[in-house]
Formats: sequence, structure tokens, C-alpha cells
Amino acid sequence: MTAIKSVRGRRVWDSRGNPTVEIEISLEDGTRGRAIAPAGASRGTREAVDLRDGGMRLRGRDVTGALEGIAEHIAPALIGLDAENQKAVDERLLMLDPSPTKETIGGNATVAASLAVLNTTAASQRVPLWRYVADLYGCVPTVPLPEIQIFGGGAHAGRRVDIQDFMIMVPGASSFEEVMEITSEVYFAAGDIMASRGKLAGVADEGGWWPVFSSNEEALETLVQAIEKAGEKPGERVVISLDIAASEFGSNGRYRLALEDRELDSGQLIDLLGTWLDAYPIVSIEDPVAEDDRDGMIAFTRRFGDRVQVIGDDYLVTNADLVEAAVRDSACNAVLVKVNQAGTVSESVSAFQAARGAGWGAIVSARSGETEDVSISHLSTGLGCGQLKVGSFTRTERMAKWNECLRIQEELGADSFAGAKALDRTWWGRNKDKSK
Ligand code: 2PG
Ligand code: MG
Repeated sequence: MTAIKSVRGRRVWDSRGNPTVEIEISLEDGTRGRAIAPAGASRGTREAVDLRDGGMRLRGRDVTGALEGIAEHIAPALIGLDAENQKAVDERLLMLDPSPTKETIGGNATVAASLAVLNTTAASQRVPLWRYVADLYGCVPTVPLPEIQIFGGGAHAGRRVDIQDFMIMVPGASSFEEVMEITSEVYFAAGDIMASRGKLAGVADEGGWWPVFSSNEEALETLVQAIEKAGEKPGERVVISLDIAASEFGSNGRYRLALEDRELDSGQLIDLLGTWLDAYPIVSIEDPVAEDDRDGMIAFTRRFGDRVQVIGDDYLVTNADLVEAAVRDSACNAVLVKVNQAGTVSESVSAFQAARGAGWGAIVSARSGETEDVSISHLSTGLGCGQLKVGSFTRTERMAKWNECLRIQEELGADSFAGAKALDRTWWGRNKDKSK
């Protein structure tokens, strides 16, 4: 037993310049540790909500109410608890706010508290967080295969294009270092192409190039050109992954592609994505339809689920019950795990376990508003989920997480890199050996 001695909240600032919550824990044995809450921009309606002050100050985004809740409710509830019992800690947080979206105490407060306890306990046991997580949940630690954004869009780029994330994965790499090297070449090749067309205009929220395109598909074409310019054959070592984030431009079965000035129904959107799957080496698609489009998600998965990884993000909001319902529906075949969508570590792990139990893929993910906190690099490794999504290849709140994976791989060895195995369930995974 290692009892929690103090819980202290403080306001810090995220990558978008918004206030966020940090919690520092100290244990009776003298160990101190902390964690910071991230923040999403394209949020699912059923995810845990951040408690923000509202009003005019700091655009309503300040977190003084959340910090008061930490001092008045969270600290007294956690002090004296055994930090090694993560489940009991998280259950205590849930008792403080039984609302499904944690709107009373704030998902930003609960996630910082839950992750801070996890971090501090690992430190107290003098083991890296990935090792502590692997032991706690009985997983085989695995350095993840990253999904890395080259162009940002949607809610992360003023809706300049409708689709949110144009990403690459490098399942053909033999180590995390090699992924970094190849990604760097592709990232800068994409920048050179944009510059040569007079379209270079800085970066979006997660560090991917700002998407100056006249259609959504132009981003895909340019991405393929960038992969080629980097000396790679698209679809061999380097493949494409998309987050459509369709809830951001559609509901009630209607989708509005503002950039192309056209409206599609769910079937037409699915057809359009099907033409992209035929034309480009896409291995993974997240939120292909909106969170309220159950029929669309089932139809998309039925048509393409044997070819691509179909990830539920807004559709599943890291919720075990929603994952189980989607498994029954055969909607999606992978879950995105965002700890602040659930609000606690234990609930996030339950969603992950529900997905794994069904033979699904799982991807631990950052949010578009991030900080120097690198807990998710460890969580992804410790759970052995095989994949990590953090944003692009610039901006320190992103690179800090990739760099942490480099350090972890150094400790674990190159054999522990998930690599192509992470995509075994996709068409690419099944056919990779045949293409050699
Ligand atoms: C997503 C995330 C990260 P946000 O949709 O997957 O890219 O975005 O944090 O804004 O929800
Ligand atoms: Mg998403």
C-alpha cells in the first residue's frame, strides 16, 4: 500500500494557448508525479466534457471551476487511498460525478487526476510507466506503429478542407527510428510540393501542413506524390490512413462537403470513400460516417471492413458499452482510445479490453490540444495495442510523444516494435508478403 498524501491542481496552458488542468500527486513515500489534461476540437457528443468557466474571460475557456472542484472534492476523496489500486481511485472519481459525461466535476479534472495517480505510482515503484501499465493490465509491451499526419484539415484547420487527417503509416519499417526517418522525408517532400505550387501556408493545429487544396481528393493526390518524392512506392513500405471525422460535416444522414459545395447522403459518402479506397493505398479509415449514423457505420464496415481498419472515434468515445454494442452490430473493427474521452484510465482500459476481446484493433490517440505530457506513449506501449496517433511531425507537443517512443524502444529493443503486425487484420496486412 502506498497512500496518496496530497492532490494539487494547477492551471497550465495547452498547444492552442488554452488553459488546461494539471494535477500533481504526492505519496506517503515521498514520490511526486503529475499529468495534464489534453483537449479535443472535434469532440464526440457522448464523450466526457471539460469543465470550463464560460463567460468572456479567456474566451470562456478558463478552468478555475475545475480547479476548485479538485481542491474541494477530488483531493479529499483521494487522499489516503492506495495509489496502487488504480481501479479504486477511478471508482472514487466516478462516485464524485456519476453523470455519463462527467459534467459536474469535469472530465479535464478526472483525467488529470487518474493519469497523475498512474504516473506517480509507476515512479514510486521505480519502473517506467509503460512497464507499470503492462504489469497492471497483464499486457505484452509493444512499441506502437504510428499514424502521422501530413496534412491537417477539418476542425483543426479552419475547415479549409472537410476531411480532418491525411496521415501516413510506415508498416514496412523495421523499427520506430526508421518510421521517424521515412516520415521526415515524406513530410518535407509534401512541404516542397506545396511550396512549388505556391500553396505553402504554415501548419494546422496538429502540425500537419495547412491544406490549401481545391478538393478533398487533391490532398490525397498530393500525399501520394509526396510519398513518391520521398523515394517510396506508395502502398509498399508507406501507406495512407484517414480520419474523415464525418460528425464535423454531417448529421441525420446528410453530409455537406463545403469545399466542393455538394451534399451527399450516407450511401453517397460511403461510395465516395470506396472510390478513394480503390484509387489510393489507404489501410485505415476513422469515423467514415457521423456518430449518429449507425446504419452508415454498419454498411461501411460490411462493405470495406475486410480491406481497411475501420476506427470508431466519435462513434465509440472510448466507452466499453458502445464498443460492445458496435461489436454486436458489426460496426467498426477498431477503437480509438483517448483517455480524456472516457475520463479515467480504468474506463479507457475497459474500452480497450472490450475491443481486444472482439479481435478488434486499438489505437491510443492524442487530442488536437496537447501538451508536454507523454503518458500516452507509455500507455500505448504498455497496453501493447500496437498503434499510436499523435498528430504530425512538427510542434513539440507532438514530437515529445514520438521522441518518448524512441527512448522506450531503446529500452525494449527493436524486436518489440509492432510494425506491420499492427495491420495484420487489413487487406494490406494479409497481402504484404505477396507483394515482395
Ligand atoms: C481526432 C482527434 C485527433 P480532436 O479526431 O481523432 O486528431 O481530434 O482531439 O480534435 O478530437
Ligand atoms: Mg478522430
